[in-house]
Amino acid sequence: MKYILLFTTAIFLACEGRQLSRCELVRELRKYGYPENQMRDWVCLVENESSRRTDVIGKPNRDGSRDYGLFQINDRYWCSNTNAPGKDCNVTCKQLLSNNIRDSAVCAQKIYRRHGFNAWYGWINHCRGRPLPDIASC
Ligand SMILES: *[C@@H]1O[C@H](CO)[C@@H](O)[C@H](O)[C@H]1NC(C)=O
Ligand SMILES: CC(=O)N[C@H]1CO[C@H](CO)[C@@H](O)[C@@H]1O
Repeated sequence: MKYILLFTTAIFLACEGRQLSRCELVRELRKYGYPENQMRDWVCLVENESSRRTDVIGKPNRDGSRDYGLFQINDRYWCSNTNAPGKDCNVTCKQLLSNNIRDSAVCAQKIYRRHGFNAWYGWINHCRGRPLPDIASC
């Protein structure tokens, strides 16, 4: 019985996406070297793109592409919809839905280096030039 419970818990953890708290998100981003002076912009971006949920797949965009995970990363350019890692972040889109946010965090940094925050409509529409989330207690 104990093992069955452990097993179902493991399946549950493996399949279910997670909603991070604001401070959990900040801690995770710090872990992957996100700079402090960008932190509130990143938190705002993630809150507006995915509500801090790791497993969100967006509705199809106008061009038929879709967006994946915390940062809503697009499968047209950045992640591969096959089982083999590919496109510019050399990952599968499924990897970007993991509760381990490493692949998403690394990919989002790559996107940022190329395009800045303007790569994300969530940031342009809800964060640019606006009051940013309070992370003073994180
Ligand atoms: C892409 O990632 C795979 C492992 O996930 C690796 O074997 C491969 O060399 C990588 N390709 C590039 C171009 O970095
Ligand atoms: C849809 C959504 O999550 N909107 C959020 C965008 O960011 C602002 C500032 O953090 C929030 O107040 C909104 O709720």
